[in-house]
Amino acid sequence: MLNKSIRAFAAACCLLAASAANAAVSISDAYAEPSRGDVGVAFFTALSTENDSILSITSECCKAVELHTSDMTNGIMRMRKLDALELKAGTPAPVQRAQGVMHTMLIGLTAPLKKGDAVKLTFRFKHAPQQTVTLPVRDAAKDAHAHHAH
Ligand SMILES: [Cu+2]
Repeated sequence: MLNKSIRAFAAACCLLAASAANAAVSISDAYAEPSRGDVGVAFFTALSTENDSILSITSECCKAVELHTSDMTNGIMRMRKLDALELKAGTPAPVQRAQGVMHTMLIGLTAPLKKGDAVKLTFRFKHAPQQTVTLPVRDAAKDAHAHHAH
C-alpha cells in the first residue's frame, strides 16, 4: 500500500518534470516598425504551452530591448518598463499595437530600421529554451499614432 502510493507520487513528479522541460513558447505576428531615430518599436504575440515568463529579450540591432506597458492618464501617455512578462498556459499574450497596452522598445538602434529590413530578437524564458525570432520591418497600421517620441 505504502509502496504503491510512493510509486504514484514518483510518477506524478516525473510527469511534472517532463512537462516543465517540454514547455514551448510560440511567437507569432512578430514585426518591427520603421524607425525615425535610434528608437524602434516591435510587436509580437507569445503563446506558451505551460505557465512561463519572458525574462528578457536581447538583440544585436540595439543597445537594449524593453517591454513596456503604456496607459493614457489625463491625455498624457505614460510608459512603464516590465521586468518580466507572465505567460499563462494556453492563453496568448498579445504585445500588439491594436491592443494598445504593451509594446517592445528597441533602444539605441545601431542603424534606423527601414521597411524591408529584418531584426532578430532573442527571447529568454523562465522555463522554455531560449528562442531567436526574425522580425520583418514593415509599416504600422494606418492609424499609427506618434507616441514614441521619447
Ligand atoms: Cu515604450
